[in-house]
Amino acid sequence: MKHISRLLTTASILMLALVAGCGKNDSAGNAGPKSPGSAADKIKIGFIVKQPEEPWFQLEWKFAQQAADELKFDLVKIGAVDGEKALTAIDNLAAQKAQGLIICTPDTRLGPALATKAKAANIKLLTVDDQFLGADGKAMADVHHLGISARNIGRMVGKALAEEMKKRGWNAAETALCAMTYEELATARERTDGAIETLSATGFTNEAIFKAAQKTTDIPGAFDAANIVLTQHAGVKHWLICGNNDTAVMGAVRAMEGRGFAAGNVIGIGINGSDDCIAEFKKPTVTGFFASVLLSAKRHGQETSEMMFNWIKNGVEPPKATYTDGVLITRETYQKILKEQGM
Ligand code: FCA
Repeated sequence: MKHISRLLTTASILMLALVAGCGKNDSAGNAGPKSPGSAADKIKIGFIVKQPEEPWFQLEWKFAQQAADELKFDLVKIGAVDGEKALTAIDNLAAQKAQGLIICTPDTRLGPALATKAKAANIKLLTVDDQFLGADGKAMADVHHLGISARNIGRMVGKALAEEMKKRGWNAAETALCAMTYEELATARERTDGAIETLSATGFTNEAIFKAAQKTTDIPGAFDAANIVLTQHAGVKHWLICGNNDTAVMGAVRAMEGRGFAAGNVIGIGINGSDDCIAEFKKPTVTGFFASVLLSAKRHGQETSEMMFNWIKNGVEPPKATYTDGVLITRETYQKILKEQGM
């Protein structure tokens, strides 16, 4: 009898130790001993991005990982460069029993198919950056989304272009805008439309606005599109450049350099403000890449992850739509601003 009760006591102490140890941190923040089942119990969230090589998405993942480390959930990062890969990625996440997915899809028109797949697998869905489009071509308002206030940010670009052009005293008759467009993506179209709208409001004429339609959203895609515009409008002396993001503007700046347009004749303003933009500002010689609108990769990566975690763990549904803003950075101001933003 005595033997049995001693055995029971030992067993209950062991049980208590296991329960107490489960999920607890020591003072150094390291996870304590786990019961064999705890890995399976951990919340699992997928984070799919369309361009894993782009610094913006690397930054988003970095901040998502910070949330995962703090909140102790498993983050599954997947790069899906086309629709098929995105669909397969959801199957994989379902097989791994993921409960949530944050996605910047490579193709917004696949929205309904991706949403249906996630729903069938009981995976909660939050789109980031690029909003899903429904069969009617309109944004799928029923899918939770966090993106940028694209038109406003585009307007900021337009305003800054107009101000810098004025500051340089450029003659309107010799100046043109090369708008790097990717109009099949709503957020990209809103950005370039916003820039054009504001520039036009300052008196910039439509005849001096040239759209360079990108076939792909990488540097070579922008480079090729800008070269076509440069060939068609060889008489322009000063160029302004706007686009979907830093990559678009950088491709155009490189194309202009190739044709002899130095920094003094080019004002390129991008969007994102991530590593590639900072590298451009750090170059010893000034380039035509004049400024960028710094977006909050932290909110897009960390806040989306926290929202998703809270939704799964505590049933707190995130807002249906969240829009973030940006701040203009230049070679002169970026260090101070990055510091202020805690980056
Ligand atoms: C889109 C762009 C990215 C980034 C993001 C916020 O997905 O392609 O470069 O600007 O929106």
